Amino acid sequence: MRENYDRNSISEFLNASLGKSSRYSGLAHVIQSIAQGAVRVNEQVQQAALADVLGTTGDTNVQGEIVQRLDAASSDIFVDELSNSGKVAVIGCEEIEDPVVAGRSDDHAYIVLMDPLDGSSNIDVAVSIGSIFGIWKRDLDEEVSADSLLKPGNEQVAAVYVVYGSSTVMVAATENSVQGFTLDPATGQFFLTNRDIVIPEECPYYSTNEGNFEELDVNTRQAVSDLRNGYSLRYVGSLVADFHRNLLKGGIFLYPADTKRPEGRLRLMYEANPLGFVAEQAGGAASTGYVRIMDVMPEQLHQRTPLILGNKDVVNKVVQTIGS
Ligand code: AHM
Ligand code: MG
Repeated sequence: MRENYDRNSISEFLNASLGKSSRYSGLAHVIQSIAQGAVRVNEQVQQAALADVLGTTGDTNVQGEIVQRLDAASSDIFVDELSNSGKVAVIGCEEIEDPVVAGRSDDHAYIVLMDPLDGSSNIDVAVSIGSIFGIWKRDLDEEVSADSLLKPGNEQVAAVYVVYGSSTVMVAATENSVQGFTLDPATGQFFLTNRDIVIPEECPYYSTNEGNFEELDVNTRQAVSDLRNGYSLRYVGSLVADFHRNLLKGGIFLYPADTKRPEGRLRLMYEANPLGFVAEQAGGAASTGYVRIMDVMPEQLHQRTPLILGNKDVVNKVVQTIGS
């Protein structure tokens, strides 16, 4: 029988689950401001060419990548919402070279690192894209500065992502809790639809860019060959969409280091750490291939990392093969 959802709106859910905890004071506000931003970005994603938001801005970002108009618009929207929440001290963003200081009072207790529009290569072609956020608590004894956000993933207090797909969904993880919400286009509100998400033990899928196979070292090639024999390939090319499928259905995502990308392709602070946090809270795992993602000590806001992410047993098997 179809589950009877209790239509908890995201604000009702957040207030009930986080509202009374002094440890997480203000966190519900931060997540709510991300939800508000996601509603605004979703409008632009849906209107696409009609709103004239497709194509490039003509600029390149700090990573040397071409900035899409929707990358820039999403970055502006989320900086605006997070700054207005009154709870965020510093924002680090894929599209902005230096951290944005949003407030210095004790109320500004959180640090947010974000990829405002993940899957940029899919923007213009109506394929699922998303937004990713890692949330840390600020040390109130320290002055707010650009270095405030160089914290390891294991200090995250929450992580959130949004997928703008065949429906628009938002997943929010806090310690031992991963909850999924779906945007109701009629009311413009997110409602709780996937309660207490746990990554399934069965792992039907692996997701990797097979076009990079020849660039991999011998052990990583072996790991990918093993996956080919046991699992079906699914690769959208938007990390957040590939991860969301694997979280709900079971699966493993790999973007390992290779000869063209010795540092890896994905960003530690606003891609690997937040999704690694979600995976771990849902019973999964995240590794560089050698160490737990969450334990990497960051050196720079925009640093890259290899990433192996998903079902714990399969991540462990791949890590073992890579290190053998
Ligand atoms: P982006 O944040 O600029 O969109 O780049 C990250 C994206 C990920 O979403 C995705 O997993 C990866 O890049 C795809 O890379 P490739 O095209 O090399 O397979
Ligand atoms: Mg990205």
